[in-house]
Amino acid sequence: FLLLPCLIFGRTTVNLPNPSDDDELLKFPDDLMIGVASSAFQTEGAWDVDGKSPSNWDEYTHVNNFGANADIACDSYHKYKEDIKLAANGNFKFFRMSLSWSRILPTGSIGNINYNAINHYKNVLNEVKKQGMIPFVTLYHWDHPAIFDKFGGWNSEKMIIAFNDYAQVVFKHFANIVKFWTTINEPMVYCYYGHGKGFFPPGDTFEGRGPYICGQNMLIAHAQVYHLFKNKYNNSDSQIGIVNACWNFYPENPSEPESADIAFEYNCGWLSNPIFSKEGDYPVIMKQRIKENSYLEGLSTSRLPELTEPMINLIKGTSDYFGLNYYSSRMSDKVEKTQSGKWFDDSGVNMTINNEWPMDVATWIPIVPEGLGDILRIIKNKYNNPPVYILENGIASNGSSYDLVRTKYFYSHMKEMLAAKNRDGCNVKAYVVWSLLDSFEWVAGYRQYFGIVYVDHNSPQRTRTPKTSYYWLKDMIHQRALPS
Ligand code: LGS
Repeated sequence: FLLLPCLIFGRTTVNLPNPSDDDELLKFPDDLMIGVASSAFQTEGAWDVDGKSPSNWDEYTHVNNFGANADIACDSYHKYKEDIKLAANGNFKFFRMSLSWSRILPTGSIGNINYNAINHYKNVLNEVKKQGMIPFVTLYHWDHPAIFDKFGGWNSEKMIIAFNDYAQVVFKHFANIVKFWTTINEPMVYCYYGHGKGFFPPGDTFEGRGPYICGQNMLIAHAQVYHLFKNKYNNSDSQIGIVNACWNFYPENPSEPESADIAFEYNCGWLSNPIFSKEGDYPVIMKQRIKENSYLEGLSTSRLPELTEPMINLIKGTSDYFGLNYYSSRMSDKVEKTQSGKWFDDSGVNMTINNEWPMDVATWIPIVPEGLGDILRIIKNKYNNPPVYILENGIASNGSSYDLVRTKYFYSHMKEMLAAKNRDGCNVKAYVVWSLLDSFEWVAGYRQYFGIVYVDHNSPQRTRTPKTSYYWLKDMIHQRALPS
């Protein structure tokens, strides 16, 4: 009976290849694209330039965040040509970026389009293409006009309408230039931190409900925008999807492998299952446990809102690819069921760190490359082998240009990704490095640098210097194979 969950959740042991097959496994197949990513708020700066209004993050960082803000950030608003050239010279094929909602619709209203922003992004996107790369555009990487937070941000259904309006404007102006779209970046992370833990704006600490409501609103907003795109702006070769952050979990207690499966459902499955599973609903285990906990707390309905039949029909199947951001893994351990009404506590599983895993010193993220291979195999088995775009993978350092730890991180993760694709048949189509530049790292400000290009945030010019990892990746992409 212990084998059964392994078969269901894809933890089967795979035969290792003959040594002679090794080199084949290390090759980048023709259908695999390697890209590099950034996001608007983390890099652009120019926070009040050319008609942009303050975003939720501008307002938040002007009063919180230990004095760090993104008023200038990497100044990419002005230096975008240099950035795009750096990416192109690094041999990257994809350029993942996001658009600033508060630049495009400063009042949030569709009646007030800021054409400075439209022209700016036209220039940026055309430059990406001119430099021989494919733009991959995220509509929402966590920043929106600050005004929306006055009525609850993503905890309000009004946000769904606002997101539709914004998407409409973006598609109208850019759908002829951009073929690859992502609606929302990591809804789980934003909802948990913004509406549960209170670390992100709007700073809600509404842990047992807030993330769930936010998550549901984001799912509906995403799905509506998916349909809007398919109905009005689709080209035969365009693709649109969502990107979820997923960790891989390893059971602390090998005799309780289900702890890892439950943790997967709360972390990755929560906002993936409604889109990618056949039933198109939240994972069964989440529905059951949150309902049980809610009743124990004396509530008459579940804290997890229901996905009604029409909602399920709207949401199911609305992603042309599985967008995956992978950084790290956790151990999972069953705990006595809690009634604390907190998000992950509803799972009855504790996430812990394995002391044997090496740590990245800047963020304390454990480095677990095999977790990438394992999560790819789980996605393959659970969701019927969808095309997977790994849209973020990376690690933080303290800013030195000689970044051997990062270089090794990319090597080990790409190796796992290639084995999952070349050996195990996972349908991986893209691997995108996070991030091009040392940027504004949300609540960590400028204390964590994820870039393959060092940015001197003390120099007025924000001078860029490619790191060791940049040159290593450039060479790898050129060779289209990893060294053995
Ligand atoms: O810069 C962000 C990167 C950095 O690390 C990016 O904007 C996000 O899309 C993404 O979430 N990013 C990211 N995530 C990994 C952080 C792992 C932290 C683990 C904390 C465990 C409690």
